[in-house]
Amino acid sequence: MLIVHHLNNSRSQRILWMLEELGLDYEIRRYRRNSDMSAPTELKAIHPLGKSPILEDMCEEGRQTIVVETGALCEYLVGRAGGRLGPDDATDPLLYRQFLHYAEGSVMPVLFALLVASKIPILGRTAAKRIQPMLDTHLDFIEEQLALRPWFAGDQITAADIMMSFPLEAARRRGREGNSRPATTAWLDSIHARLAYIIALEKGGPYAFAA
Ligand SMILES: N[C@@H](CCC(=O)N[C@@H](CS)C(=O)NCC(=O)O)C(=O)O
Repeated sequence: MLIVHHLNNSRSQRILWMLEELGLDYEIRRYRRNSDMSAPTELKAIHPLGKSPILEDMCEEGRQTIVVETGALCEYLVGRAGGRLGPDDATDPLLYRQFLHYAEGSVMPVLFALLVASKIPILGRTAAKRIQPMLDTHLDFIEEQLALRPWFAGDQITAADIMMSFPLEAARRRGREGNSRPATTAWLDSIHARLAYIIALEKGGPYAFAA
């Protein structure tokens, strides 16, 4: 039995989407962010980092596995689903691995730095001016990549696309993306039209990034 410890408006929406794409049974335990956007302390009872997503896998033998880090969760689920949404004949394994890690390893830290800068009066604006070009470099690279093929790793959707959804949705929400990067916009529109994505959105509750 799979249990997703899910925080509203967060990265864990990706895991719900992935589970729907894979058609695996799962249960959602919901947590609401505090007013300062931090996670409630109850999450720390599940894992000391207290961040979402957390996946709990209760095996039939009663053994419990806890997985944290969205990318690791994706890889765990690919394994659990016999390789589905992992690299296959229609995709490049190296691109798959690269984008699976790139989302949290490179793009999210820049978006997070911009978020922090936006909370700091005056000096934050100066910091944001230095950080924004870093985000633009990533978004331009992503646009070039998506102009070459329909999905991040090739001709089929993979877990790498699921990983890339949150940073690209968050970047679009910042309002900087506009329509200036058409391949990225088309990719976002195509993931949002997927039935599994729509079902995951209904199940996950408040998520401000899908617009
Ligand atoms: N790199 C980690 C980041 C986990 C993370 O920061 N999750 C956020 C949700 S978007 C969170 O729990 N924030 C609340 C907090 O830090 O208190 C992952 O991808 O799982």
